[in-house]
Amino acid sequence: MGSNLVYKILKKHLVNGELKAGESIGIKIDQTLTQDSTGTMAYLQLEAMDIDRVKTKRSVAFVDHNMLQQGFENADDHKYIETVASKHGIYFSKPGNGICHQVFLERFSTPGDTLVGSDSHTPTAGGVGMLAMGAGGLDVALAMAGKEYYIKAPEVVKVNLTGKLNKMVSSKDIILEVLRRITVKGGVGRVFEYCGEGVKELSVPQRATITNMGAELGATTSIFPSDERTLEFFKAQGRAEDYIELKADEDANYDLEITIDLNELEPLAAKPHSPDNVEEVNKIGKIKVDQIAIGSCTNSSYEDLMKVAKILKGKKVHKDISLVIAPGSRQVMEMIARNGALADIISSGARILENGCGPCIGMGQSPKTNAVSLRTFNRNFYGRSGTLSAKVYLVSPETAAVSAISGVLTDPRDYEVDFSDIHVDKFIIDDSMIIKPASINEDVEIVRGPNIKPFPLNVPLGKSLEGKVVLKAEDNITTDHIMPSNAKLLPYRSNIPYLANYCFSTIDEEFPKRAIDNGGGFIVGGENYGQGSSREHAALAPLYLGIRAVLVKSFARIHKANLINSGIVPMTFENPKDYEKIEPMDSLTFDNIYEEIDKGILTAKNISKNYTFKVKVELSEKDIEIIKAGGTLNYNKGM
Ligand code: MIC
Ligand code: SF4
Repeated sequence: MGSNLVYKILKKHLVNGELKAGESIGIKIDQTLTQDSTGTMAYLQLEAMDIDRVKTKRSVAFVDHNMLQQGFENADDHKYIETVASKHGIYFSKPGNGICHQVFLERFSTPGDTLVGSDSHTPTAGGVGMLAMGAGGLDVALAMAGKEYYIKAPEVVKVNLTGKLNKMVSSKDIILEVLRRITVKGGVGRVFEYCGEGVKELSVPQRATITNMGAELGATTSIFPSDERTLEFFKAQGRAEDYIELKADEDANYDLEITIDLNELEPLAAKPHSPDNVEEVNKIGKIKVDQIAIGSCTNSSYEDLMKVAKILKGKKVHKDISLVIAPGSRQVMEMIARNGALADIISSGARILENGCGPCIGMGQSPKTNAVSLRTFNRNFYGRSGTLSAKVYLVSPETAAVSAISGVLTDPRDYEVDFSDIHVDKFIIDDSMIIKPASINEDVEIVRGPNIKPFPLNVPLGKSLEGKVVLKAEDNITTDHIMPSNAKLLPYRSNIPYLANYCFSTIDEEFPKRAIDNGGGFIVGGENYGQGSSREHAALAPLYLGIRAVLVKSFARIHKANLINSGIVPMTFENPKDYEKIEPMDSLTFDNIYEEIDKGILTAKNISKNYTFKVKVELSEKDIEIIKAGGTLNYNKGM
């Protein structure tokens, strides 16, 4: 039986372990990326590893998240990243050059290579056939230091695309359909490989919308073959030499197969507050809209913005709507500026933002109280927009643009717009905002602002663990719940003591104080705990507050890895019904954890309610060593 594309790439990069779904494997990483809000921490960790130059083929540091410079903090962090990158042989993409995933796709993506990035949407580069995965900053730092990256060898899901998209239906609708079927937790431990005749219909930016938002499935990554459409993209980017053809064998094996008939697909929207809460735009109906935001790493390509410009041309944004648009990169912005599309957008009444994440991460443009906000983004988690009462719907650029004119959620098929002349053979190429690293002999001074505080370190695991359940949470807790991000908090991503005061603040403001008053303790949660962002701050802030273990029904992949790196024990209920029995502030003990952890099953005692129950600790041998040492940094020191 032949091989699928995912296992072909894995096989080429395998350093450790057996290539069998579910087994822990270590793979060689060719390239890395960081962005600023997770990057400062990653580079502090890289510095702690004491290596002179990165060992990867190429590493790139982007600044795209913390772009509001209301105080010195963000600007200081930008300078730190620029200098630490230069010293260690890392390219630096300046603020204003664009969103990491969009710029990486345009200028660095390479079919067949492996990539880890300190951002959960790193799989965007899967749009050109790269095996690209999101990770915590520490794992990215380790990859830069030349260490292999550990994942569970995935199950591979074949997503068979048949037919052809109807007019005004887009690749955003494809991934929303996948989310509707698979859900935000259905992708854990899996990679989604796109195949079938429908693939040929999709350009690289359209494919990248799908691989980008595959992150919302909880998937390890998503990937497309590298074919003539990929070559067309690389030629237009002046990088034809980076192209290689890549595809699955004819008789490739898959663990699961789903088929999406593109002919049948309708414009879709993800309703509040989850990317898998998907319904047809038509069925949701013409609800009144207050704000529309177009951009983010999901939908901010040249093609996306040209479609938006064509829809808006000669029209005016509805009087009750605030339309904001953030192009994904300087390349996109310059192209639409030069061909006049930007003028059409401006003339319609849209507000233009700089090239960056912007409203997607709550960096401004929080909607008004109780607002309905349509966004072309990838996440509509509760509170993420910065307005707790807002209702965010995720839609395609086409749906967003037509709704901006009508003032209500509108099926874009109601409008007839011709997109046939959008294609370009050549993008504008200007890499002057990508700064090459210093040469080995140059002396670079690393500039550190006062905002950068040391990261917390755990202590080795003792014989037993005891403490109180200082928080009991529901299913699908996101890292935006655990460690919220917004314009006020993002400047403190290198200051865990400060950030920790806001841990879980969207759902329980008393949590930090309660954790400290009780000397730390345990967090209990439901299914898919820690979905969303790769931010390791969602592990480091609880660590700082004394949390020693998190006990849930199931974990999201990257967050579980971040907990392990922090030395916090990730536990799951053997019997999910035991979740119901535990109440907040119950006292739990794990009497023999140091020995039992090797067997993967622990005996827990609920002292307050006087019963015992079993919990599972699903860890590789290496993970167990890491937990025993009190986290990855302590583990590495001991080696
Ligand atoms: C996000 O989209 O949630 C972020 C902000 O890009 C995060 C990274 C972060 O928290 O800094 C992600 O997706 O990993
Ligand atoms: Fe930036 Fe939003 Fe993409 Fe995260 S999801 S990288 S915040 S644009």
